[in-house]
Amino acid sequence: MSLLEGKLGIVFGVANKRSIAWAIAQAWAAAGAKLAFTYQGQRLKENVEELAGAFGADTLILPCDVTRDEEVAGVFEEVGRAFGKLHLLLHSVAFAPRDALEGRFVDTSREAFRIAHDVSAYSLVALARAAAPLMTEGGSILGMSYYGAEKVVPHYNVMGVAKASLEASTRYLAYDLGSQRIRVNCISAGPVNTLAARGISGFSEMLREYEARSPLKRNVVPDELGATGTFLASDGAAAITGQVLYVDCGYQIMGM
Ligand code: 0WE
Repeated sequence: MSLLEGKLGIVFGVANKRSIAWAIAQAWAAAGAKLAFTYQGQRLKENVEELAGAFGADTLILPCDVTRDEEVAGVFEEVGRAFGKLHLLLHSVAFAPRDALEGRFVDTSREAFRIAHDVSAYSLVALARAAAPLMTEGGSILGMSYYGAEKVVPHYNVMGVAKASLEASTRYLAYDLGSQRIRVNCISAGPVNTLAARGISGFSEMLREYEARSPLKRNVVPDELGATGTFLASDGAAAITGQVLYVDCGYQIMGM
């Protein structure tokens, strides 16, 4: 029995084969969902076409800079035309200017703060609002967060504040959309070696820290994010909304 048979979904945030969005998309597709994809910028177009093309030549692949209202509107117009309705949405999008992730949080510029929140948090609100009218049979909206939203992770800086906003937005969206049977949750993932993590100084030490301190004594693997993402999208999670689920090998429970 396929958990997501007949479900129609859209995935934001695939950059390459290592993307968390790609791991969750593959799991959703393996569970029977039909998916559309968006990409950000000409640079990632080919990557996404090559990956998503594996689901068939007719796979809907659309450009979307989530900070542009007209592009967001265009995506959901196209999805409405192609699918007629929608059940699943994955938001796996984040960005803060590089220098904001290097120095001290206290030095975050107004512009870096604005960009981080616009791309990484407000975009969930914009996508949820645009998706809701298509989710006529109910739906599941899923975002990606990180522990730096609730505790200080050195250098995560303004991204931690933006993820806190994403998590709070998840709760307010869950409240607003609950009466339409649309659930909104996020996965707080342990560190994963993706394009977004590449070049972050101290990232390999962070992976070692999770191995040493997490109850499971290892790091999370992308397939496990796919499995949890499939659960949250499925009717097995029909009574779960507004939650942050830790998929971090237990790291978050530790006090010392
Ligand atoms: O959410 C993230 C990373 C998101 C991210 C990554 C970059 C790198 C390139 C957002 N913006 C940018 N901007 C860039 O220019 N993670 C959970 C991964 C991550 O990033 C960190 C981490 C971890 C973990 C940054 C500092 C410290 C820890």
